[in-house]
Amino acid sequence: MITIALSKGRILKQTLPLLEKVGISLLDDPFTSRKLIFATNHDDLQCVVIRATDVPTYVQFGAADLGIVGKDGLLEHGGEGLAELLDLKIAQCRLMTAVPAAAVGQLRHDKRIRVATKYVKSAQRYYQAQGIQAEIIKLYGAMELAPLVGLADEIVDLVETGSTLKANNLVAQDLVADISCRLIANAASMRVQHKMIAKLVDQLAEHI
Ligand code: PRT
Ligand code: MG
Repeated sequence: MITIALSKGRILKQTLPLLEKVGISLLDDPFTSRKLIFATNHDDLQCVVIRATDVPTYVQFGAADLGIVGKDGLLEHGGEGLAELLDLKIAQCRLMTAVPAAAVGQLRHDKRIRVATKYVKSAQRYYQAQGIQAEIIKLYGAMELAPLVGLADEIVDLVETGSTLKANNLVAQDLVADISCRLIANAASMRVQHKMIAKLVDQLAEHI
């Protein structure tokens, strides 16, 4: 039995059609079912549907052989014990810094700034590389609010169309990372289940 960990939410919406294209369908609808484990039309393949942030952890410890998760989640996890097999090119967006419109063009190198983000590791790496002294404040959502109420000078968040930033009078500044969904595998599963995983990778690659 092979287990694939799928990220719920917006990634799942784009994952299911991709799986269908390679002949894999879940027997229950994960958007309406309360199940966590889903049988598929293949006897030797099941899916677990979990939070995106948990997918790398399930795969790292072998609770799932494969996973589908955003690069943002992978960067935060660190990738230990995982192999990144394929860029699925779905749920594409960019991890960016953003500041209030009034702060555009202000120098940040001469002071210590406060940055609100869910992406602590990626942000730390970014500001360090830029030589900017940043105090990172971890938030779990609505990062856009932080600069508006004086919690932070800027944010690091995902940007797709830019309309969320715009609605909050924020302006995207620098690119931290290009983000898209990746197929990941447990390192041991790669050896034990090599044949089946290689076949799935080939099939998915054809439909990207
Ligand atoms: O609970 P948690 O927030 O951790 O995750 P979730 O269950 O809400 O996941 P969900 O469904 O939001 O999906 C998250 C994953 O989708 C991310 O890990 C990315 O890999 C991917 N993704 C792609 C995005 C976006 N695009 C995206 N635009 N995740 C979030 N957004 C948000 C962003 O945070 C911001 O609030 O959309 C807003 C920006 O969109 P625009 O179009 O206004 O720029
Ligand atoms: Mg979300």
